Amino acid sequence: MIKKFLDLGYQPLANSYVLKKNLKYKEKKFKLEVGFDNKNFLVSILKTVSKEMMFNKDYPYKSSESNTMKSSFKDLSKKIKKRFNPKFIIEIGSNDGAFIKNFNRKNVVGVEPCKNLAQITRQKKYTTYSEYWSQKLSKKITKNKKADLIYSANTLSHIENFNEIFKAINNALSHRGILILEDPSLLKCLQNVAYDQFYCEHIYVFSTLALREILKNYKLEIFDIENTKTHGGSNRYFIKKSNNNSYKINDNVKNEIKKELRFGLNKFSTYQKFERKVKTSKKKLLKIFNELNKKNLKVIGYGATAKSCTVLNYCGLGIKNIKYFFDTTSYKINKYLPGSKILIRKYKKLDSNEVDLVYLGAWNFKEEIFKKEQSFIKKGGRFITHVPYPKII
Ligand code: JHZ
Repeated sequence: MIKKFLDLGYQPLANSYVLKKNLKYKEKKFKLEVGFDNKNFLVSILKTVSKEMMFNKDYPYKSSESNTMKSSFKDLSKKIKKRFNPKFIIEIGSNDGAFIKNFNRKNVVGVEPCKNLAQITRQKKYTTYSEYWSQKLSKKITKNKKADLIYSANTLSHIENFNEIFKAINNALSHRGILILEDPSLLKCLQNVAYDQFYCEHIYVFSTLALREILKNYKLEIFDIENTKTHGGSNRYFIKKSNNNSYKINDNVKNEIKKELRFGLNKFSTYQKFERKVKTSKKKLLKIFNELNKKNLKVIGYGATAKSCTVLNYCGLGIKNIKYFFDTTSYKINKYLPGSKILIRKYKKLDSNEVDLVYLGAWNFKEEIFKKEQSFIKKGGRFITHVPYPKII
């Protein structure tokens, strides 16, 4: 049974940045509530939005906007070549090609339903199917040969229908083929009180416990796990068909499960505790912004993320608190953040003569951003973050 533990209020669609001419119209909103299923330990949002409304030809998020992501994909591709030496790879949710571009064009195909993004990789001569991943598509792609590796990062958490996804994966993968899934870790999300991991696109935030249960239904098994730093702490799961005995389930899997059980990811009370922490986080963040307002300090935002949408709308923050956001993504520039209607401006280096404080919308890239903004920091520029608790740094 799924039991609700968190109510983040009515939220607009996180990646639906608003054009100036549309500011006068009401945005579509949906109730963002999160629940826990005590049968399979899965944490999911309770009301979902259709995939066509979220992932279409206007999708604004590009993985290649951050050096952290580019180098994470590069490092992983080196490891994959060394450990598995795959001859045919499928990436589900290839976005703008940040992962596939590390492979020879002959060895990899991308699947990316957002046509604007698929076009980017096609222009670079990578075969890309601009469709939602399905059994039909998997049959088409693997008509002549099965994949020996399927990779999917930050995509499984976005797709509602496990049955279709995993049947298609099972069909596409050779008997000894490997599936690698990478998604934000629920453990990290709870430890960091990163409630902004919940928004329309993140239907699930997975624990290993939950993923293991889901995979069982499709005769798939996790045999290795890596904890990665990306997106505030993610897990990279190495998965095989249950009847493939070429890989042993290693200690990383057992240890991750132990960690999750110790934290209580199998118990509803853990999520009730998280909910209380989220409420406190909101209060503290509002207190910081109110104090800055009183002092008349100029605050801007850095990284107009999907995550920011949840924070801004849940906390009721708007242009009285944050004058505008900087972002490097061309698709977002000169548009407005959904709900809060804060303008997104083209990024330029932070200047302490122009700005007093900067709210880290992309807190998950804190290290990369701090490296880039050394001169602002040296001149006393400060940042505001809500992770793991609201503070000025
Ligand atoms: P970032 C998106 O979430 C949506 P978001 C999606 N649902 C998902 O799961 C994750 O990605 C993977 C900008 N930026 O990655 C670029 C700068 O301007 O935290 C991006 O707009 N300067 C698919 O949106 C945003 O910040 C910089 O120096 O929460 C980062 O978005 C850097 C590093 C980033 O994902």
